[in-house]
Amino acid sequence: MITVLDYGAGNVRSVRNAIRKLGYEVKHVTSPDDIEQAEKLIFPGVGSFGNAMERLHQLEYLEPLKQYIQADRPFLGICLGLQTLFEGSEESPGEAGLGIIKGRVRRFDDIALSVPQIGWNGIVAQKTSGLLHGYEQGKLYFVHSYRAIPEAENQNWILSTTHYGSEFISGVQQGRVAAFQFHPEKSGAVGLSILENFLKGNDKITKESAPRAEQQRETKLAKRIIACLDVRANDAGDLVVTKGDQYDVREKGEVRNLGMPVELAGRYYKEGADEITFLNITGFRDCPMKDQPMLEVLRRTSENVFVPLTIGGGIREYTASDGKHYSALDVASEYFRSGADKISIGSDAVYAVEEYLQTGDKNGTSSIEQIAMVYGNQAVVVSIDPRRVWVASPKDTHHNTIKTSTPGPHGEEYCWYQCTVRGGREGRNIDALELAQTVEKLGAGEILLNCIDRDGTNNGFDLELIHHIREGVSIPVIASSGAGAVEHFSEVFSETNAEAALAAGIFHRREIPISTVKEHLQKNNIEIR
Ligand code: 1PR
Repeated sequence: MITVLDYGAGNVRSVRNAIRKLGYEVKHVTSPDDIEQAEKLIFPGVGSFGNAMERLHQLEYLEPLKQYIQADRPFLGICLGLQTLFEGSEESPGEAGLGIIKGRVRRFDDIALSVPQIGWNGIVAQKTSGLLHGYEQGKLYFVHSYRAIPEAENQNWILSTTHYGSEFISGVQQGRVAAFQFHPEKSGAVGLSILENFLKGNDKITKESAPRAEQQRETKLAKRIIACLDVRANDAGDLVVTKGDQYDVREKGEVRNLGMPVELAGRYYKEGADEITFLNITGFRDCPMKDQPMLEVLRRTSENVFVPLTIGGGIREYTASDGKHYSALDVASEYFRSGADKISIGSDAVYAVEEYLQTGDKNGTSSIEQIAMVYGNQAVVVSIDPRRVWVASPKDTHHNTIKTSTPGPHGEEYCWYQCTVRGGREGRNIDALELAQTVEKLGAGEILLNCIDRDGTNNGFDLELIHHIREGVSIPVIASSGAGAVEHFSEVFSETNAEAALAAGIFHRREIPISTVKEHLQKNNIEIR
């Protein structure tokens, strides 16, 4: 029996699913006594540092947790579960941490880095521990904006380090108390084997150091390959994966059916997808709270797929036909509870930015702000659906333009990228760069950058658009739309600084397996998982 300390924020479902997959039962902490009585305790911290400490305090878990750890009983912290072991964090300066480990957690401060760090990175063992048994230089999934730094006073705790700009602490352990900055439950087979070591009690430190060559290795963040599943009900009412040509998903009047969502997601996980994204493409019409089949897709997928899951479509506030009101946060919470690690906001992000630009006031009421506040910036993706508008000169528009190497129908040498809403059906008076920069201000943690002109064409990513947006923001950018050959992936990573590339059609139609994309990237010296 494994006890999970859940204080009601974020996706603990994936931790629970991973534990169950490994053959153990899960019990959730519902009272301070449950901590006292735990045989093995896992603390998957989510949300912000201050919020986590405050919740532990309110629920009266703080003291029993400290006592449990100080008694050297089996403990595994994950992500914020590592950070809260320290004395405090720059994220919430007024809030003290558990103070088990000396030092303060700080934000990544290298301006050349995109923050949060989202993706797969390595670890360098600094001790020899049973917890890392079987781990051989694979990659693990990280998602965080703050990190603890190795210092003389916390040296005796460091189990592993990782490099992102500079070196930070990715694992700590003393005795039976351990914690990781990465998410073993989201790190595929490698992560599950580390988690299994803990569950089995295979956690002994056999040497207070690791081989020197290992200690000096540097790790690198991998470029991610994301499989995207556009999901909607077909005319027979079945939920299917579909794919449009420039957002038109019908062929001879019928919605294209490229497979069943849960099965396809399972296949992509096995083929090596670094993340899976579901977009409920009719989400702007229906209230997702009522969309039980979509929630069920997420629940079932998360039972067997141990990489991050993003879901988008219809994340906004609603008043249902029975008069009940749901905030965007309510909708997102339902998705997180069902197994999502990140949510993606499309149309509602455009409306939020339009309002913000009119008032200049960050009043905390937009869906982006509300969801980021509770679940953290890294859980909020903004999906942009832009379309090119050509102009003869930058003076012809007040929008941000680029000089393009693909002139328009009348030889125009410039273009801007118009944001759309409702699945590309309606253009708005705002450009993609202004949108991206504003959602970053409002608290989005990542941009999913589609391009209607390229979507479904197999002609390659719109490198000009991706470069334009990537250089204008400091959060990670996922390049999307148009992938049709392995070379398109190496091209997007060598010619832009995009952190990830997303594709749909080529994977669904089995034109190129994900593993072939990865082999090609590796041959081209692009870091992959
Ligand atoms: O506006 O918050 O309800 O979100 C709706 C979401 O659904 C948005 O993220 C929007 O991009 C997406 N969406 C809406 N309508 C469509 C459609 O196709 N009719 N899908 C749609 C957009 C975009 C991609 C696609 C890539 C790669 N799909 O994510 O998977 O373009 O395709 P490719 O590799 O085959 O070229 P809201």
